[in-house]
Amino acid sequence: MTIVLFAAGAERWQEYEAPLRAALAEAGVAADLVQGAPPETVDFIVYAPGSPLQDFTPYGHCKAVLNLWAGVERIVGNATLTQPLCRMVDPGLSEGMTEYVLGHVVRHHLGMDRYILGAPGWEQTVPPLARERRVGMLGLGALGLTCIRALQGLNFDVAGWSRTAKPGLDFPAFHGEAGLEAVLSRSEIVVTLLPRTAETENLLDARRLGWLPHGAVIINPGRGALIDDAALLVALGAGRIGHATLDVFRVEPLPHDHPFRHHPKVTVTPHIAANTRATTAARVVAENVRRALAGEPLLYLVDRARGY
Ligand code: NDP
Ligand code: OXD
Repeated sequence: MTIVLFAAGAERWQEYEAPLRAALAEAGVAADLVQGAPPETVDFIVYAPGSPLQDFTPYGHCKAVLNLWAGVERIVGNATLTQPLCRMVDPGLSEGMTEYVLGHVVRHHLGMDRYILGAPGWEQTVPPLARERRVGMLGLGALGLTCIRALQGLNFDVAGWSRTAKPGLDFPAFHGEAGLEAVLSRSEIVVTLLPRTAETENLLDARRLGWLPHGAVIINPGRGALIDDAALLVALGAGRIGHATLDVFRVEPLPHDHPFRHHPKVTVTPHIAANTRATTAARVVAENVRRALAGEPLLYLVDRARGY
């Protein structure tokens, strides 16, 4: 019998227990899903950041740690973790992120705040069509690409940026520092869907924020550390950045006295852009258990050196 240890937090057990049992059975895996077991008997660990499990040394028999989150920055550097680590790519998560990104892009594209928050008047400022609105996507992974497809569905003029070159895409895709300048300098709205790594920390600093067109909007559902907070506040104050919609922060929950909290040009959402959904994610976990047992390559394996 395969032992699957659910170490993703007791508070998630109720939500995940039935979907995981069902998905493991569907995948044809005879597994015992448990919340506790002698470490040396554990075959797989279902994990989430904030788990009390921090020392993986005793889990010498474990074939993979299966993270329920897309982001792995809180586990990838754990020196005791020698087992393969998989991150989450979940259709439910992607769908949620797409809805979040589309909603906030359309809000700024149409200038909805003017009518929702402003005094009612009759100044007829007709927004351009989406085909005339340039949107940049930093990160062309599972989430960035899915969001781009949805933005293209509304005709937005998209461009993207990633670490590696991506030839053959049907939109301008850039990489490298020069590519970042190219994509930022054309983006009236920029969305950041990058992981937090040593390379992406403070990616949007004062210099690179300066590459954006005057009044550009930033939407960050990636990670707080991608943006230099102080530089963003200066750029917002000077009007060089028109608005920032931020879902993720260096410190979460965002402290009550943080300047982002009550800034008129900042929208704060409390890390709700997208959540892993138990039913769909359970199938991803079960498929990886099946693959590992069958000696097949794991899905969404994290490259530990790269950090994502
Ligand atoms: P992926 O790993 O699929 O994609 C990451 C993308 O970032 C890739 O395109 C990768 O480039 C690019 N990238 C990584 N490092 C660099 C770099 N140094 N320079 C340029 N590009 C880089 O991740 P996902 O799309 O699944 O998720 C992205 C992030 O979204 C997660 O890491 C997490 O932080 C965040 N997230 C936030 C949620 C929320 O609710 N707010 C929910 C879920 C995720 P390449 O393609 O070349 O490898
Ligand atoms: C994730 C997140 O990484 O929710 O999955 O931020």
